[in-house]
Amino acid sequence: MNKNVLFLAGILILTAGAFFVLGSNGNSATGNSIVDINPDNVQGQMQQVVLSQKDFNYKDAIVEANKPISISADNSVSGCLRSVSFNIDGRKYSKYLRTPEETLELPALSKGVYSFSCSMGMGYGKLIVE
Ligand SMILES: [Cu+2]
Repeated sequence: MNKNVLFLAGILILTAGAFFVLGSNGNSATGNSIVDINPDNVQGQMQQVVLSQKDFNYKDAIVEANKPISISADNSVSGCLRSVSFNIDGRKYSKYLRTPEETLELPALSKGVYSFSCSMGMGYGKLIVE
């Protein structure tokens, strides 16, 4: 009897633990974006920019200041350069853009030149905010 009670208690604890782990990590299963911006909050004012590749780097991309940014990568971008990584004000924005339809969202930025790279730091690009 005692053994059965302990066994049941053990199952309950394991089940609760599994729910806790799955619940807290559920969101990260959809992509490898470190910081996710909810597109519903900024829809309409979002500007699109399409990255392309030039040799082993990205072509410079130009966007407007103070407008959230949605980044995609056209078919010229190959290999690990499809994994785009920004480091802005100490926050990392990174996503593997598997298809030209997938996007990485950045917040509105102030004027300046923001460099970015592939996730391995092999290919580089500049996002020019005017
Ligand atoms: Cu790379």
